[in-house]
Amino acid sequence: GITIRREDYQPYPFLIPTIELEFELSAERTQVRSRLVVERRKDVLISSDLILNGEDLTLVSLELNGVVLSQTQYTLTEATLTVHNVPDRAELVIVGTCQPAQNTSLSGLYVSGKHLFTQCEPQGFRRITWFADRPDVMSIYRVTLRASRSEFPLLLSNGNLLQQRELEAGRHEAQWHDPFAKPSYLFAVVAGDFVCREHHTRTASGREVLLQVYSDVGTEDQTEWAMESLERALRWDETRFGLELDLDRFMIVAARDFNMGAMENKGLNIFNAAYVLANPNTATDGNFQAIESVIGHEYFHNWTGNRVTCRDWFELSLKEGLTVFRDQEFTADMMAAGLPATEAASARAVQRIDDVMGLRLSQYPEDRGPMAHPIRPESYQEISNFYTATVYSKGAEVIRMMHTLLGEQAFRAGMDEYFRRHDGQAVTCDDFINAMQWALQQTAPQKNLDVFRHWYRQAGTPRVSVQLQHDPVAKRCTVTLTQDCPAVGVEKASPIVKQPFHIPVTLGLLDDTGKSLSPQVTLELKEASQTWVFDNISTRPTPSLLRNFSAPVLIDYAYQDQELALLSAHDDNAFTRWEAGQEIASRKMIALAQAWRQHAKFEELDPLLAKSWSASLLAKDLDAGYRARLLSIPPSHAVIERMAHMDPLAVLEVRTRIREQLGTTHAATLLNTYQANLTPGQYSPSPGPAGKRALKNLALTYLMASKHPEAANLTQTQFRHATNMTDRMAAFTALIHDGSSELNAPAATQFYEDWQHDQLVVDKWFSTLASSPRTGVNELTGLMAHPAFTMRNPNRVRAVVFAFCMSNTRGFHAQDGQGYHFWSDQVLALDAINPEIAARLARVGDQWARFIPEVSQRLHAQLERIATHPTLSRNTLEIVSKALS
Ligand code: DPP
Ligand code: ZN
Repeated sequence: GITIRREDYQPYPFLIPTIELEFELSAERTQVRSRLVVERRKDVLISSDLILNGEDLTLVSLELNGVVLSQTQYTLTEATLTVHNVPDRAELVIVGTCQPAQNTSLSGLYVSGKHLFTQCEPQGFRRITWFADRPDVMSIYRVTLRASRSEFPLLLSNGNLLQQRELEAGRHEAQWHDPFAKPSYLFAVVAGDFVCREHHTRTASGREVLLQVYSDVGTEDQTEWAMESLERALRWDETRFGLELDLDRFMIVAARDFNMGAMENKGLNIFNAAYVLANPNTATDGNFQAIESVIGHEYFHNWTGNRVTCRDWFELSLKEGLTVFRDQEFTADMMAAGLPATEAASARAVQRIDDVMGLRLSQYPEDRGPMAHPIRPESYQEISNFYTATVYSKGAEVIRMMHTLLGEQAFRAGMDEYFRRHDGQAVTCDDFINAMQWALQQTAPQKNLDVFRHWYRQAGTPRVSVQLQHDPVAKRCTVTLTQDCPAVGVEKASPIVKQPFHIPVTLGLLDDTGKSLSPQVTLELKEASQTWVFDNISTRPTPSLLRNFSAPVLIDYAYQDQELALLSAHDDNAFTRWEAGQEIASRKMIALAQAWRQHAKFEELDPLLAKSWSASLLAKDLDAGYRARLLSIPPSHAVIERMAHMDPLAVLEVRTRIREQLGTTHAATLLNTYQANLTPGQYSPSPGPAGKRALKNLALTYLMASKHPEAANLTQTQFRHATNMTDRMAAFTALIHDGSSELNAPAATQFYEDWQHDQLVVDKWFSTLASSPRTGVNELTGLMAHPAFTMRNPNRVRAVVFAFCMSNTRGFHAQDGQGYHFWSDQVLALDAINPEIAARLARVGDQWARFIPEVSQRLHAQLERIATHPTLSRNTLEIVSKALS
């Protein structure tokens, strides 16, 4: 593949102030007439022909200033249209066609169900018409859509509806105008037949706006939560950041076939239906929360992404890291809303725990594997491959560290300054940091973010080693922090020496009864090693390190077992309290897995783990949702990731065994916990009742795992009589994953019969079966032969193929190696249909070199098989060639 480098950025030599598009829409063949005004930029020295991007298009005609161009006046290739000798100012009219029904990549204009949708980020617009398809070319769009009225009664595009009219022969037309200049990746068209939920509201300054949520006919009872979430997002951005909706109309449309979660097209967000549709009967607590956060995310992009956008795709984290930070804060504020202080803190801690778990499960492995890259990558072959956990989740952590270093007030001043400087522009991460640095220096002139910028240039997860010394005579404690971050990924081939990061480490010191010995502080580590002194500390303290996860780093401190026990019982920071319990469990699980591998034998349940776990089980004063996190044994992937030689099956055995032992030992308390956390009455997805359900259902899975005599009945009863999908899914999963074969086959049949009409619930059914330890390659192949399975729908592929390869440790890593062969088959099959999704599945092989030798060799063989396939997409080729290099 060809490597594109950040340092090679050149501005586009033309401005395209306006674009007028006319669509003759139809599924088989859509014609697009595009009228561009182009002006040569006098400030850009490279003078050149006008080069436009275009892929999978058929050219019908081309006119420059009203004159039809002959074939010597332009050059057409697979990827570009070059117009020669363009005057300084010109009008170009291009007519071309594309074939939506043939477009299985779901990038550009495509068919989903009976509707037409577009997806343009990052490079889909060039699959609709020829254009300077890059984020720094911003234009005012005027769009005319024409189509058959009966087939496509609704015709939507960005901005405001200017007019609608009937045409001859059953056709109709709609004209849209977006008053804000935007890059092509924010363009959108939707045509089809939908139901619409509407809500009129006012912005803070009193402007009336219309909010609309469009979805498939028959789903009108599933969009209430999405609309409520949208209104909350509007209010939150006004209150927290002073940012208002700038359009008269804001639309969300749910699509069944969608590569990503959702897309922030200006005024016309298109969403994966999984992040719109919900009611208590069809959606779990987790779904409700995900919908609120994705709706918030896309809405917040209107300012962080759309009003201020990216200069080029290397700057993706400028909008994504910042917008994830904003959606995390939104969710945390919503979860804590209206709760008394202690409950609010615990609701926020639950949110933080879930975000950090996500980061560690997806971003940490990425940061040490072949795809490791800084949050602002230096190079790529296929930009679609860089919508990564690093750009999004680590990007959000980097913004969060700035928030920690500046404080809420200065951070807000920095945001205000960022918009003051750059509204309407396509800018870089440096521009954002400059605005934050300006704000920092208003309150702390001696401080700067010079060292902090290294987070944008360097990849890898820094390791911070902690040394603590205590002098009882001087009553003095010294803490030394030392950082290290070896070269990873492409850095290994570069001669550049890595610089220290600027790392905020929030720290508390506890005495041996768990009381704070000094106020919590945030140490700013900016050099390779630094020491801090704490006075008036009479006994050796236990450090509570990286409170609230103040930086995306690994902490190395030689905790004694009893220190971890102390933190897990008493730390008044809810995040590090949870962390200590997880650390105990992880350490023990790694030791047990190694022993299992050597002797195929289990030790007794470790007393320290047993004790800290049962203390959490009995801590009834704690919030239920938080207690559910305390009582969750670390997921297999998190433990595997910490092993020198990753051994998935050994960890799975150990984890299964520990759950059994805990369930057996504490059966009576678990039964009480189950009964004490029922949530009768009307369903609400708010953190109180959702936390109770999480705890109750966790108790149920421990009872099922330990084959408690009452567990099967309890689970079946819950499965049959559940009044919401959270409880139904919990019972269903327990029956399928942990139930006997007499239980799980009827449950699988029943669930499908009850829910086959709802595609999102059918996805839940598929993924529960695909991730079940009972499902091997043979069973999975059977599942893929089910009439409801299709390789064309990304949600379905995620529910079946991804769920098996990423969440079914036993099936995927089965010792006969069939799981790996299945994986490479599916990567190749998908690659011919949808390269973006195929490349994502290919990343399952990223970590091949870190496994125990037998796994490693087999995965390597399958990677080579993929790499040598004759017709591989650029997307998948980049992933496998990096994995093999
Ligand atoms: N739709 C993706 C997101 O919102 C890409 N912008 O994160
Ligand atoms: Zn985003």
